Amino acid sequence: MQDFLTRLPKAELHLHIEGSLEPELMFSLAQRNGVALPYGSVEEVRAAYDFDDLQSFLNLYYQGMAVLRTADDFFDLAMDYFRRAHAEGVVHVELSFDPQAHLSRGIRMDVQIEGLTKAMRLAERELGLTSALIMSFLRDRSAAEAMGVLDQAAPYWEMIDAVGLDSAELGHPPSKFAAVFERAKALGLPRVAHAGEEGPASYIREAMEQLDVCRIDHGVRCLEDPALVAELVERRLPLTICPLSNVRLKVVDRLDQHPLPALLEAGLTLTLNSDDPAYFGGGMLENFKACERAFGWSQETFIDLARNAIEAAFMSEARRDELL
Ligand code: ES4
Ligand code: ZN
Repeated sequence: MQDFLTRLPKAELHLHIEGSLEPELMFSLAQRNGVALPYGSVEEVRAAYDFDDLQSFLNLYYQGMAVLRTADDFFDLAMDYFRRAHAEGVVHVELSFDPQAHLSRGIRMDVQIEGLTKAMRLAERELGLTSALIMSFLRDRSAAEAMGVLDQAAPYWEMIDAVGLDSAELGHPPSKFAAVFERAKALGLPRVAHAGEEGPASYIREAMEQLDVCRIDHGVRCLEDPALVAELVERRLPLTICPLSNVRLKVVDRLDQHPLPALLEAGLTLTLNSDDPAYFGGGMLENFKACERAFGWSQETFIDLARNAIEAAFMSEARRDELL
């Protein structure tokens, strides 16, 4: 099964590239840039990754990315991830990045995008791995700031495949960003949003109705609203599920208690993703393997989930035909 899951061509639709920063690269970038770290060793970093909830993770996530300063740093971050993903049988990655988390530290947008897109081009040339770039807004900051970031990204609109919405969910409903997403839509940019991870099912509905998203990131709490589930099924709106993330952030106690089997049973269009692989105990393959251990799914189930991701991906029809 491990061989089968490795060879299965997998597309990853929910990956925060800053969350792919492994402690080893964190140390080497800290040294390269003269940034002080509050950790003495790689082991100490990993030991600190014991989270109670989303916010306790976000605190370390924003702290860790302080080592990213130059375009080369963003390039190395993404290229290291693409190499690991490729070795796990990942054929397409949709990486989201958080421009505000870097702009607020004085790292310009062009530095971020130049480094990331250079790695995306090299990964396609060298590994045959395609990718898409999702610019995410931090929902715990103001809508006005997000609007400013969207404007500031004008020179890069052509390089951006979609906009997203992430960070601390509770108290920051999708409706707060209706105007920002309306502008993104007017610009022709597809939209995705985290909803129903820690927040209620009503946030999923808001993301659909007020942000007009084409996918929901997480969405695991949709089961609390049967009418919403029926609508998600009817519209075949994909959910990007992140199994190990949900365990590590205590959305569920253990993977065998995850609603994944119920979500599948409901007929929802699901995909499996790693979210923040450096923080949550593994990449795509580990997530697939953990599901096999917890749920004992057949090869057919994994084939269906992998196909859902390819069908829901931002990729050319030629690339989709090649992968399906
Ligand atoms: C995130 Cl797991 C998760 N949820 C919301 N925002 C995030 N940013 C990075 N990882
Ligand atoms: Zn996420």
